[in-house]
Amino acid sequence: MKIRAAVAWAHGKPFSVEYLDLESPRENEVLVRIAATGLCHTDIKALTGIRPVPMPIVLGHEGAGVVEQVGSRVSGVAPGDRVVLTFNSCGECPSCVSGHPAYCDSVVPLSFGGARTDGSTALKRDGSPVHSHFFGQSSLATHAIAFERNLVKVGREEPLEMLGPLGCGFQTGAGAVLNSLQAESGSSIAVFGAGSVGLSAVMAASIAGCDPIVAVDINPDRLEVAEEVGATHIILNRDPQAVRKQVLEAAHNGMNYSLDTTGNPAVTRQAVDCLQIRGTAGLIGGSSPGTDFSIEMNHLLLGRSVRGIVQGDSVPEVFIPRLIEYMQSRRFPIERLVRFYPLDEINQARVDMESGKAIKPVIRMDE
Ligand code: CXF
Ligand code: ZN
Repeated sequence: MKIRAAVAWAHGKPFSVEYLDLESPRENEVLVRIAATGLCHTDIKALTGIRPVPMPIVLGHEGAGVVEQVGSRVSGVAPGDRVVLTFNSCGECPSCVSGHPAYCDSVVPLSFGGARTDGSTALKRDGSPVHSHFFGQSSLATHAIAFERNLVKVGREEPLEMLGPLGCGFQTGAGAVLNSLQAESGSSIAVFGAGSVGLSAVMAASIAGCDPIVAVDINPDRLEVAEEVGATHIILNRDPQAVRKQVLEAAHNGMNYSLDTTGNPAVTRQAVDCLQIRGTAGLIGGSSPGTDFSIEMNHLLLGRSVRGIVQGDSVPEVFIPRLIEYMQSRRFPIERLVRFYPLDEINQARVDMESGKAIKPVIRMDE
């Protein structure tokens, strides 16, 4: 079938919206008509080559839409079902079988390989292959092929066009607090970076009853949003020493928990430095391959820990419906973060995400 998609042709080039040919779904695949797809920094890192993917490729990994067709071996979803697309996983490795699919052994080929495991792609332009299956979806397009494993069926409670980012950015921030750290009521937390991931972590910290909830960012407008969605303290990140002092003042002897959403080694260091004894820092923002950060060793020795967290360690079919319930009870107000763009304006959406004007750009496919 003919679809419209945002094609990434080469590193350094903008997205190009074009007509492509999409194959029919194979026996274990599902064809989804996409309503809207969130733009995530990982898409832009792939577009610019910071995170290597084969080119040309259709990116996009925060899609939501309606099932149009299913392969012969698919039993869990049917045409007409509303679905959120999320990260893919193998279902067979030790992480997957123990309920931690975000740490799937095959996460890199399944997310960034640009093809099915047999090397084939689902997309063509004028007869030449275009890479597909980015995060098992390639959903910056009017239609996408996904697998049963990376689809979550959802109800009609919330508009579909709001739900795509639950499949990556929002579950990354919220899951870090609720699934990985399991922050207790009354515990203290500092969130470094008030983008879509950091702000969803702030919302989750508020749901968990954390106090104080400190948000740190270089952008005062974002700190204002952080305050609206649950931060009890906001700190402008200008001078690291001053920030450390202010964070430590917010809670006696430092924080129980901190999260670095930025992937910037200097900020990661700040997140570790603000921990109290036995505190835990979660590293949840991607950085370019090969990036290192340093820790003062005696600081760490006193029971502090640093852990990496991917996709909020979510089991998406459990966690995404839970986040939708929080949306319904107005405790997860993601509408405050979302800004919509038509597919033809995807490059503007990218500019606005990078400048900070849009916290979570979402591309609507029907405009
Ligand atoms: C990414 C973060 C970096 C590792 C792969 C998954 N999350 C989503 O964009
Ligand atoms: Zn993402």
